[in-house]
Amino acid sequence: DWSSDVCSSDLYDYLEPVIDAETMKLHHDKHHQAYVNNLNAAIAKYPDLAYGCVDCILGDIANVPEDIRQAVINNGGGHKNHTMFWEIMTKPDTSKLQGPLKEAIDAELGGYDAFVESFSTAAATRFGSGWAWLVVNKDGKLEVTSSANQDNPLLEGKKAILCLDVWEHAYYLHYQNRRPDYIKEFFRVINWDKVSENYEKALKPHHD
Ligand code: MN3
Repeated sequence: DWSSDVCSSDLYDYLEPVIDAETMKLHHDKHHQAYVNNLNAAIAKYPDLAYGCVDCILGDIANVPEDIRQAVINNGGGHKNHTMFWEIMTKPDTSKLQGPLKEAIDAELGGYDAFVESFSTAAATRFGSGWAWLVVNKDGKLEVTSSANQDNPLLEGKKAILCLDVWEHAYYLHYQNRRPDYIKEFFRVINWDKVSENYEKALKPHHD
């Protein structure tokens, strides 16, 4: 089941005014659904690829048959990235960064303001379609990155804990060409409890 609370049918307006209901509906029901459909289609001829574990597949992409590898990167990533995106957002101005993740952001990224600045820069300067990320790298440290298309950081062995979709489909209806405004507003809807949970899982050697 790839849907989430944020997007269950009557909650498309949950993130208003930061992300409008029409964008959420199209983004979730059409764009995300298409990645799921295309992933299922791509792996249909290889029943051994466990659909239940997109993480395992993306984390071991070299062992995915070559004829479907790029389709799995695009659509497996598309599914995984959007699932996280829905989960790490909540009602505007209701969530606060605190606890171990706050301490780590202070110690490793120079504090919340510096994090906002580097994440915003990563999101704004990602040319074309892609994502901005807060990840835990192989050394267990926080890092701000961005990626093209639907590439998930797992392809580089990094575990994402927060993401921002900067494809035009994510913001164009409301923000038109003003990507920086969309990025600025995004910080109001981050669900820091969920990101903290992702952080604690990512620090463990094995997690699902
Ligand atoms: Mn998207």
